Amino acid sequence: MTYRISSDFLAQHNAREQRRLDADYDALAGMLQCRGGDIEALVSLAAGFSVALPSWGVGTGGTRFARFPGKGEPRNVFDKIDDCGAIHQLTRATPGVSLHFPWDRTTDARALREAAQQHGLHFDAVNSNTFQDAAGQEHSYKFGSLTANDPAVRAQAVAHNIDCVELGHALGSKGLTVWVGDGANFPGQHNLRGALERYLESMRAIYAALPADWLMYIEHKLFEPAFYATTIADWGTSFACATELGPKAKCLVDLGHHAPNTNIEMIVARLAQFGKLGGFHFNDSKYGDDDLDSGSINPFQLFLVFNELRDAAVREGDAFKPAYMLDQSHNVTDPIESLMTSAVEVQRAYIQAALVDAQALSHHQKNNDALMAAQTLKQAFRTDVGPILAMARLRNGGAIDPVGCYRASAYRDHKRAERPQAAGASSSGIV
Ligand code: PSV
Ligand code: MN
Ligand code: MN
Repeated sequence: MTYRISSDFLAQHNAREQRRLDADYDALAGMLQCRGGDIEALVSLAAGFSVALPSWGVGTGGTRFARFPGKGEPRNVFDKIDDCGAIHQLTRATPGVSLHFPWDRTTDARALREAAQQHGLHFDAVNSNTFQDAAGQEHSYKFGSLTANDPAVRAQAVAHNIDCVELGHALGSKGLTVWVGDGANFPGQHNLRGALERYLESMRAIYAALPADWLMYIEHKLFEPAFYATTIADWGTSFACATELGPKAKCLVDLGHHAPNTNIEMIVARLAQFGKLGGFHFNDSKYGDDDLDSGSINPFQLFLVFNELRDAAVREGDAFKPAYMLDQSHNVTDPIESLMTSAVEVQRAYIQAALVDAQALSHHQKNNDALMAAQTLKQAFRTDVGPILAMARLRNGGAIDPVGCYRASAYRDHKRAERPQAAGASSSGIV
């Protein structure tokens, strides 16, 4: 039996935090009441929020220069599930886990499903990997995968994606996320149109293999590993491909996959307007695909994204259900702490956006009162909704202070003893 934070320990930790939370909560309740708000409704909203965890995020990431592994990191997919379970236990906001194949491949899907169930977890969208060569694979992806010139390479990449769908199906997933790094490093290296034609041909074959209730998420990314022309570089290309493929294909917005200063909230509004917003990979960045913790650099942008989602939810109704997931790389922090903090930051933006006085905003917009429109957003953004999030966690059986509780439990020290690192092993499972 591997170590788990006990419910007694969690309850004791919460008991020590309760008085402070109650005081903060009462103060905020009073403040919101003066504005005509209802704190209990916001707590219910927060309690119903969830964002999926990337299985690869619980190991220490790395850059192309180095990776500095931490002690007690997960060694395989079962360890990753344990760590995701601990994150969900304390935050109560992360019941979904997104697997990545072949990194998370197991021959025992039933055991994996059971392991997840024991933690109250389910499997979110699965991710394929054709941006590196797996051990023993016949053809290399050095010159592309779904877009490769060589039909045998494309067939192998298509087969891998279909394999991911089958693995995911056995685990109860309902979606496939396809991110390909295919592209060119030199002008002239690719026939730009030809590469996209080959991509579409490959994606049609994968699309045909999707179960009826599945979605396919197309993830665009500006650059890297291709540095001159990435095949699926932007939301326009993603939108065109999703439209070509059909209703099960949607666009996935990874916040880090845009040029600095791109107006991502406007991309969100556009995709929602045309019914193609599939979901998100949340993270934050300063320069490029930095994969920093959500809300750590630009929390206002995250809020503005959720403000568009709030607007879209009102317009589209219950049918509007974009998938929320974190996609981060943790290099200098304990990944569990980063993922807990990030889940809370995304939830925070969701609740801040719910605080926006939509009527006032619309009024100011109609009157061309730019200053008051901006102030209406700022008032919601500036409100510290922390006590709402903490109360939602507490009522859902989680921790008032997830990081404090996690540290006090010495979870990582226990894992250090349980998980002796094999020489040369990597957290992601990359061979
Ligand atoms: C590479 O940029 C990347 O970070 C993409 O965001 C994918 O979603 C992720 O790797 C996992 O394949
Ligand atoms: Mn991503
Ligand atoms: Mn990325």
